[in-house]
Amino acid sequence: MTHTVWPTTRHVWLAGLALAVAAGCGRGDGPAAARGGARGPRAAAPVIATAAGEEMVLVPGGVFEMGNRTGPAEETPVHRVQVAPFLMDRREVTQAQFARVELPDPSHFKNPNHPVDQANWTDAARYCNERSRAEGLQPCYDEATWTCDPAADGYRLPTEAEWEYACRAGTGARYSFGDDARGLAAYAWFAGNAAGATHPVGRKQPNPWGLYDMHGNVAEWCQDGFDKSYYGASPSDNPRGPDPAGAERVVRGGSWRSEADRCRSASRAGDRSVLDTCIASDALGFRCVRRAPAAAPGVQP
Ligand SMILES: [Ca+2]
Repeated sequence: MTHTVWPTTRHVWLAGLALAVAAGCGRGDGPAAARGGARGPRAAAPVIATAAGEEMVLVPGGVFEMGNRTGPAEETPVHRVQVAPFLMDRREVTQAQFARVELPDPSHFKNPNHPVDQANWTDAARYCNERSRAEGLQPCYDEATWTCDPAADGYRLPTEAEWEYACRAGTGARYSFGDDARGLAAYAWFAGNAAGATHPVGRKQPNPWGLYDMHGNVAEWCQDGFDKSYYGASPSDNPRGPDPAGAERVVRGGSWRSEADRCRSASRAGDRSVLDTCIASDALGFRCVRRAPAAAPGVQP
């Protein structure tokens, strides 16, 4: 496998932390006392700066237990999932980033430092491709069919498994900071504190791997189609969602208008605004991922 990404990326290792601690093994949501506590790497993951100066977290590959055995049916069964290393935007994509690739900003809450909102799924995928082209990377999406080539080195939306794995960041509790929703306001903009609007990205505390706003602010598009029964049939190795994707795509993390329960790491939802901006939600945005550079520590060539 060859990569042209790493040598051209202005990488900034903020901490020389081993990626070999990758096997974060959550236990599905549940009281920590009954579970013996959350396990897995708890230290921040390495961060790089992209060619455009955006920070991305190098999410270590590993295995985790996806879902919530005490949650609604769509979060069950809890199943063991292997995730390969990948890079993930440290923050939700902002309106300033959208403007840099000269796409019209669909957002309701206009502010360059706020996340893009009201982007339909295809808007998000189109942004991924434009961002890839701007940095000389291979676009992941076929713009005729909107199928995704995960082997391309450009930007794409995270799979649902990648999203939950990154959100948990080695934890097995309801939230990345623990089970008690009373702690959520320190990590998230949600119905309890957002005052009915989005907020600038990255202002709350990050999760253990350094990712901001995984809980709340805007809910985030994933690559996968949404199927409530998918967990019963999911492969264990880097699952990519139902095929065909269907009419709904997965959204994760809850938003400024969500109650705390919808902001849990395992909470799943679907949204139908795949092509139609008229029905796109002002509570919905996204962040991008990319293949991990082959030269990064802990990445198998
Ligand atoms: Ca979010």
